[in-house]
Amino acid sequence: MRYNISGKLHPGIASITLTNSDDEAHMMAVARLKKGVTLKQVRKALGQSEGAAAPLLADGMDTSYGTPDLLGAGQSETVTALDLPAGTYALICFLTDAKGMPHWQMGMVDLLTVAGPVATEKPKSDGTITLDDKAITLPKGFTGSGTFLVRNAGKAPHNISIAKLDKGTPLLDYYQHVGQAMNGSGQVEGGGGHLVGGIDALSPGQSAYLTLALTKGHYAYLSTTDAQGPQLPTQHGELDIS
Ligand SMILES: [Cu+2]
Repeated sequence: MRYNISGKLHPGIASITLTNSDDEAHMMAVARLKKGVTLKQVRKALGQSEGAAAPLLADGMDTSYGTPDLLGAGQSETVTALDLPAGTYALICFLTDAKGMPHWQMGMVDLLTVAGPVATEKPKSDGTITLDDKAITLPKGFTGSGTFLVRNAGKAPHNISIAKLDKGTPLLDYYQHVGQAMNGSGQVEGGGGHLVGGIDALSPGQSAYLTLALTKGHYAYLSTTDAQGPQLPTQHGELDIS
């Protein structure tokens, strides 16, 4: 129920590895703060209402930085933002425990400083994953291993979230399980699958790199940003990694 932060993040091209060493799913919402805003102020605002945090933020509420998505227990993911601004960021987990208490209230809220010279070295790309207003398109010959440029070519925000499905779990069932947990009624873990990584919402035209090392199995990918109600968004697909 806390973020253990190691390493130093420079502005510009910034690789973030999120490792979930817990036995339940966690997320890391990222919001850049106005100069001088303290962790205490962030905690207080979160306890008031969602809107109470808005005056503390340096950018808009919906600003995307290209950071790691919601992650299942025991998983690790690396996402490389392409244009991370310098500053101090709040990291917040909005998931809830079995009793409905938000993880941030249990300690999962912290500050992260991004400072120093601008980093400009791009990772070597093994292909492009395209998100748009209708679909998610994987590169030809996708093996599930490598570093991929994920580009939002659509007119609305989109993301990619990848799950490994247990044998016999229909994607729709797993999707509905996670959706219910996100709405505060139940836990993300379980439901016949595991969230293995992805990128949080990207704005139209925005890109970030996603590093994957998918092991053998059946996978589904979808844009949770486009998830509305009980039906799958059109931006989804399934594949086997052998
Ligand atoms: Cu959490």
